[in-house]
Amino acid sequence: MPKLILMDHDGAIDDLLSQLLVLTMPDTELIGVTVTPADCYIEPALESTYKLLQLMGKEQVALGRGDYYGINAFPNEWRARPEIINALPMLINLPKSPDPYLYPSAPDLIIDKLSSATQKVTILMTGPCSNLVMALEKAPELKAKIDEIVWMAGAFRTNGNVQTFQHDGSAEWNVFWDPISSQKLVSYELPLTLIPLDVTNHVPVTKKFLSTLATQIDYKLSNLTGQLWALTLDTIPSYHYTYFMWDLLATSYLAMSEQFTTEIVKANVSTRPPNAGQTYLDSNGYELKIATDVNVGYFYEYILKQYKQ
Ligand code: AGV
Ligand code: CA
Repeated sequence: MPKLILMDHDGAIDDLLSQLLVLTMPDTELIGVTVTPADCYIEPALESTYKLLQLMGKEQVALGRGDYYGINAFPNEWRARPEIINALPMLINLPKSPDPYLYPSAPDLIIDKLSSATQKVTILMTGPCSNLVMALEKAPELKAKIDEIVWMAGAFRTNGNVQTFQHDGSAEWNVFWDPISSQKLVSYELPLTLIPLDVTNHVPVTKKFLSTLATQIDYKLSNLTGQLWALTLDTIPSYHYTYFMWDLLATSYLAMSEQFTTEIVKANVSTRPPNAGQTYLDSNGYELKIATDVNVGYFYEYILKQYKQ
């Protein structure tokens, strides 16, 4: 039986690359994709999501539209990137999605897919967790249908990546966007594995990686992903703006969990300034698993291999 995956992403470049990566995994069935309007604008992000499904012959996978907007918005220039993606040569002529307002709302799709699944489902989240929390508040009995939640989120023994007013820099963006839902999710004590900045800091997007990827450009996926990665290099080369393979690393956990070092900890999430969205270790907090290290060489090799399609 294949592993069933429900994915919620928020339309950034590495989210879309992660969706592609899931579709390359053997023995894995993507049963639905929901999009959160966090690091994206929802209409172009749904279009990218649908086009990437088509590219992989998977346009029948159900899509859900996130209608909830978090507490702390992402910078607009980050949110606008999917427009560029939809115009890339391999995507521009693919049919657009049907009217995005015909899609079910994201929490409804999550509820529908979890209730109809005949086995437990793995939930992969590469953006904020609001859609899942809304679904579980509406249908708490569905917690029993979750095998594991893998979430790119948090920063524990390292700085966060939020640089803004009323903030001390300790939070990671996916948690900061909706600290209240994040705190709720952690408090459920479900089988939750976080892939935080502590481990994603080890996997920057490097020119060396892009250069190796370019040597396999005859593969359709290497060609497209090479173009997508190149779009991430428009960042200021200081720590806070370097682009990392944040979501790809979380996604690869589904296929190579044995290459990660993990730790069971007790933790909680702050919901107020100056550290809203900070994930912190707390002996009175809730139990969850965090990844602290990864075999970096193996990870880059794995990605390069999967894109040979
Ligand atoms: O904090 C990492 C999360 C990941 O899910 N996102 C990007 C990834 O999709 C937010 C983010 C942090 N820094 C960024 C981000 C940047 N420089 N550009 C775009 N998004
Ligand atoms: Ca993301």
